[in-house]
Amino acid sequence: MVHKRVSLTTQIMVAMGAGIVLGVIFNQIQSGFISTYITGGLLAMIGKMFVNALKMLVVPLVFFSLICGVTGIGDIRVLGRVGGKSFGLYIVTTAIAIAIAILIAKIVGPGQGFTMEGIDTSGISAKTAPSVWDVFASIVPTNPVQAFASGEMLQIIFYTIVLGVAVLMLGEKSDKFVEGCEYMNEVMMKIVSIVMAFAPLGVFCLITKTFAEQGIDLFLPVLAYVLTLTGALLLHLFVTLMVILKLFSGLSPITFIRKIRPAQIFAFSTASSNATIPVTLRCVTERMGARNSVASFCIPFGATINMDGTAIMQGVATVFLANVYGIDLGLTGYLTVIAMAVLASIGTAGVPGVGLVMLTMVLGQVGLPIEGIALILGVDRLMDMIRTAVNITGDAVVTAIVAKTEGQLDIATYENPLAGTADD
Ligand code: DAS
Repeated sequence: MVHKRVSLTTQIMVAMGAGIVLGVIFNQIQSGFISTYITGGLLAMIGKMFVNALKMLVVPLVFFSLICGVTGIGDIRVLGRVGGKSFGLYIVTTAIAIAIAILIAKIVGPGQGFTMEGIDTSGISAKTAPSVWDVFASIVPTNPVQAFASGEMLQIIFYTIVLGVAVLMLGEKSDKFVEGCEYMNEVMMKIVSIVMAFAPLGVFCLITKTFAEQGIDLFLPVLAYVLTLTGALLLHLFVTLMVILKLFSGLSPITFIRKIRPAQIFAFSTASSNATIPVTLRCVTERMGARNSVASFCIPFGATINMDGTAIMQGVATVFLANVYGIDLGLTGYLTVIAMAVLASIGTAGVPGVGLVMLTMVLGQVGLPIEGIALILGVDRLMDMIRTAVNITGDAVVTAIVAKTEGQLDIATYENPLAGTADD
């Protein structure tokens, strides 16, 4: 009897479930030994090693895949079209996401009847909103080496595209360089497979630690906020984004949801769009058939500037805190929130907790006391995990649309249920 090996995705989902159960049990036990040596020691160490291994891949993988992508597109006009389409779709989907989130939150009305008495607001500091001009000016790196060393994704993308265009302009002289980059891109994707082999263990440790620390008691006082936000996130994930995918590409949403699942699980476990880039790239190319020439630009670009889930959190949190303080923002106020959330998402990287930092900018812009963030701080880690999964799904939807409309998506691969599962 030949035993069919359990797929990696199934192993990761089982690890996630086991981690949630064990984490909640540890949280209820409240043992000093467990929190010091198990969740705060061994599991934290393994989980951090796993996330570091993913992050270790991002800069070299983005560089080599984007060089191959730019030279693969081969035509600067097409490159401009891919960039314009993806930028436009990222901005529009983020604006739609937060507008619907505000509408849902206004209907549900979380935060009414709340008071801030007894809430510790120390340590909450306002972050000033970046100016539009600074956000776009900072895309050009003064020192590319420093940009690569510090992982400034927008600057890395900008510099790599310029380098790729120069390589294109040198024509045949570049053949050896491009060949080398294509080889290095394959090497990087092989390293992704190696890291992914440790995913069940890494996900188990990350999830167990998070639930052991957070528990579920924190959710009760702000349950209305958690349920409204989770509802808005799931609506965007399974309805809005799927309608946009179908409308703009004609691709099957059911197939898409099945094929993006490994990247969603990684995003949920790591709460980092950036760390998930290697997995999202692998899903859209090997499993969905999008050409690397499009995916290598759209995925890192999206992980940096596109954060639908984060924008949804900002919309719901703003309504929640306006209700807590009894402040009516009015239409102008909410339009400002939408504009700020879109701008803030362009200027910040996809790393854990960045949504809260952006929220202080948004609240500051509309005159809401940022101390209110103390109310939702306790549940933000889990909310961050869910919204990061939504963020990378939005990145993958736009990538699939751009690839399909540019004729850079192999439909046979997209419809093949086994595509890209060889390493599973
Ligand atoms: N964790 C962020 C990301 O990686 C999202 C957020 O903080 O809202 O996309």
